[in-house]
Amino acid sequence: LAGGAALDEIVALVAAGRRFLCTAHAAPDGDALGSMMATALGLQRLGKEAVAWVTAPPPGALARLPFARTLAAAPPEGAFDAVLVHDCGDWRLVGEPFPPRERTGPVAVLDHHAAARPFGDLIYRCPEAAATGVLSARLLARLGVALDGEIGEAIFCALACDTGWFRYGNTDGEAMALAAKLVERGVEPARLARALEEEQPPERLVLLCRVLETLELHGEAPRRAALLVLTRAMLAESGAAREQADGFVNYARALAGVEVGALVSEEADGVRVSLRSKGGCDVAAIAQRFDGGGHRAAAGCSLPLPLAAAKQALLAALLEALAAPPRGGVS
Ligand SMILES: [Mn+2]
Repeated sequence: LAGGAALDEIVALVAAGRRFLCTAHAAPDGDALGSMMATALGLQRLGKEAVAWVTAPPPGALARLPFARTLAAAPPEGAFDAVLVHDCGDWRLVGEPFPPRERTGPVAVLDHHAAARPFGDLIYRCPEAAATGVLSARLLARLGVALDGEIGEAIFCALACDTGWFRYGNTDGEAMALAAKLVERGVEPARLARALEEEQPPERLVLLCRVLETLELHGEAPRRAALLVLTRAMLAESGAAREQADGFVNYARALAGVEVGALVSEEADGVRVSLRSKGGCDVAAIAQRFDGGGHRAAAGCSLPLPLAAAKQALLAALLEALAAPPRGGVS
């Protein structure tokens, strides 16, 4: 079951059940973490047992947010009436140790990715939603849960992270109206912004300096590609953790004349690529060519190749996509 009918089914499932597991894609970003915590906290307000657990919990600032403090280290024993998976369109991204099928009950997915590998018994997928946090808010509204400050902060975090603090093309009226409502319920955007953006360790800046020196520009303005590279040696020299490079790709995208920014990160068994466009190039389609996925303006993939070969393959795909005339305009 998919779409709006799936939401009806998920509402019925949650209303009738007692014990739930809420999760998201492994190593969650702000939307994955915020949406799953909002749902879990909301179900708890209804007197239900709802455990929030995720493979590879978020690093640093996200994990320190108050609404994330009840994140479990492992999925609890016993059977669930349902498992609710957030912000994930690919089963391989959920991670282990996922409870065995005989314990999960129906697996319900709340997601806004244009999924390459859909999974789940009930799929509430809305690619037009700015964040999965929007879908959690809709679910909680249907269940009659009042949005308090704690749930509100989780949903606001989801909105802020996926819209780039309400700047990206997915920022719509529903996201803004929901954010306004959350502020009325006690969420302080400035406090969240400080916690998420202004608690950075100095090593991050050292790493950023190294990465920015690798800048390469290819193609013709206004549809150029900007490539940044992060090597394992840079990580070792800077003393920074890999996740501290989150967001570096935006420096590439932000350049004048550039349509797509890419960060190519060297890993033990290949590279990880982050792609960001200004909306005039579908980077999810490029990522899918390498078995990855994401959104039109933000996507990622992994290439099991040495750095130089991976860069070459990626650049060829990027230049091909950028040579094609833009469709659909800025989105
Ligand atoms: Mn998301």
